[in-house]
Amino acid sequence: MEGALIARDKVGVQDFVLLDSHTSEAAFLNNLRKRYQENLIYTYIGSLLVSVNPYQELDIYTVTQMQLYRGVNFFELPPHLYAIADNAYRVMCSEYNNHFILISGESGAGKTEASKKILQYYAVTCPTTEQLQTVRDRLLLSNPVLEAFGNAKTLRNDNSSRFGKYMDIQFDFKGAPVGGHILSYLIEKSRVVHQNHGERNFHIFYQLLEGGDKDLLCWLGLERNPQKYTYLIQGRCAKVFSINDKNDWKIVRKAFSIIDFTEKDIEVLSPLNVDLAFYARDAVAKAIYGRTFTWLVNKINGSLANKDSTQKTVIGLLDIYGFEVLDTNSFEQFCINYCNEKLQQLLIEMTLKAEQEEYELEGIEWEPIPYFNNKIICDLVEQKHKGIISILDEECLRPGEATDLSFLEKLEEKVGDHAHFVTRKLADQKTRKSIDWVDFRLLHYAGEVTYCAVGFLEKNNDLLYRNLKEVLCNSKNNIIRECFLLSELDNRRRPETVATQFKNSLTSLIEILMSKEPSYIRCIKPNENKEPGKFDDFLIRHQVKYLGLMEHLRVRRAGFAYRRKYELFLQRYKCLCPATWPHWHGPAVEGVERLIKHIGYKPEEYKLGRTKIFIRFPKTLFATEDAFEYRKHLLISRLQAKYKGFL
Ligand code: AOV
Ligand code: MG
Repeated sequence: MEGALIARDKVGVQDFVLLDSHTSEAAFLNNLRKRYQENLIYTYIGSLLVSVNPYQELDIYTVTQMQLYRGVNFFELPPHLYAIADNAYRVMCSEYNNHFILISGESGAGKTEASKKILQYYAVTCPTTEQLQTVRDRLLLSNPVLEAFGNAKTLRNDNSSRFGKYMDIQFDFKGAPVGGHILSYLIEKSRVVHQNHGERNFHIFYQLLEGGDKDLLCWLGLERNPQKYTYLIQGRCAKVFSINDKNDWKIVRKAFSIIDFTEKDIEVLSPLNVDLAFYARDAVAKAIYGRTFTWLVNKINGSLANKDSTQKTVIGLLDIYGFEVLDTNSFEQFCINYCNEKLQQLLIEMTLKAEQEEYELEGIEWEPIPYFNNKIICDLVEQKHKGIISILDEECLRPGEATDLSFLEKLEEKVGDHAHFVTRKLADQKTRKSIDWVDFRLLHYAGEVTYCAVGFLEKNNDLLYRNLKEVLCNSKNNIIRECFLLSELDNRRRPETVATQFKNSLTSLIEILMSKEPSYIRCIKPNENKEPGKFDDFLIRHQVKYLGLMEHLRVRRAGFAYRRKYELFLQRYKCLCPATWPHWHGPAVEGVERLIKHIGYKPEEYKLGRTKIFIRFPKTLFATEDAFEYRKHLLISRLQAKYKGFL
């Protein structure tokens, strides 16, 4: 198996764990660069996939390629998203458990493209029936709809996700996709009323104006020329070279009809246009957009829902907004970057920390590998009473008295001496970079970001005056009425602030993820110019560093690729040894010892822990798995021959 693996390695090594020399950063970057220059954008670190955005169409996503990866052992083929997707799928089918694929990386690194390609992979390769075709189409088409309403051109990315998305794909016991569910996180609704220079509003507005037919525009009271609408041209780039709004509109329109939107619904959405223009009130416009987006997600969920109650397993795909640093960073960047801190923390908890703790717990000899744990930054942001969000919330509770500046002062007072926090007063000592009087700076895991505190209080409060709410609750438009329920007016309780809601939703997301088996894809952005083939060493080294890839590699190289509880391992492979087949009556660990002795594991290939067997190399496990498959077929054919007369 290893021979086959190396034979395909014409350029560099396809798994960093196999790098001969040493685990230096230079060797790591050399390997990544060599491969990138040959358009080999994927490389493994064990079972983690590193992906470098090619910024060009590669012919590695064809149906033929998909079929190639289907059912093939990981590592037997060159690294690919499909191998990750297929592996999660196969383990789910054989062990009947839930999985998630976490795709992370900074803005423009390729997360959304990766998540779409994985979804396509499942759509093409999983078994389906005519009946299930609709589910498949709906799963696929939910993407263009949500992208139209939730993505926009930013300076970093022409198709930047401005909301976080977690999508569960549900499978039945045969492994067929039978439904789905989407959770969306904090859409950046301020974009509806304000865009920075070089950025656009959400795609849907331009799509509608470019592609909507004359009658529709007339009915909506809109003119085709975006220049007529201040909300659409603040960034001065209504037309984007890489985007075909007209075509995209056609796709969205078709998607609407397949995802169960009625004509009345599509007339969906008209408040997005007429009423926004009519009210011309920023707060109302933002509220309508935010709630309509939630309505849209609910509507899609309704159409993806599987009504039968048989148990399903799921594979969750997480694609959120990447870490971003703009010229001016506001409340939105603060939330986005906090979300990225949380995911980095999850990754550390589930890989570097958990893995090393497990060796200790299982009594496996282990030399600890140091790594930077960003929990300290998460705490700075979210800790109860002491963290930035709590301080912000406290200020929001003092209407009329508190201001963005008093918030800054409180920050200085309460977290001023934190190692990852810098204000104007401290800037010179800590970073020697000057800082404006309305700013504060956080030293994030992925780099420094200076936030402008102006608007933090208002955006966090996100209040809509009662009389405006009343108008919206009584709107003639069905969707607006559905989004703003009259019952809300009776509720006098103060709603949770935006940051607290976001914090809580991230906490439950992390809980959802922690209960599933993980796969990881780490996306890297190769250059700032969206240029194919350009490997910017400086930029990439920075990402390799903060993503913790070197530490991950060190843990992987020194560690074990696979581990399983003795009982599970024995249950699966007991047919490979006469002493354990068909039943082993002693302690599972002794059964496993007999079994691996019989199939010839060498001492350097494994270690026995307190409750689990640890296998160092994937090839050992694959050989065992192959022997198992062979044995299974043999047993089945024997049974068939024996009962031929009866069948
Ligand atoms: P992101 O999701 O990580 O950014 P995207 O997935 O939107 O980044 O990728 C940005 C752009 O890079 C895409 O629009 C494509 O042009 C290109 N690209 C990415 N991956 C590939 C690929 N595998 N093949 C070809 N082109 C690719 V953000 O949503 O901004 O965080 O918040
Ligand atoms: Mg994205």
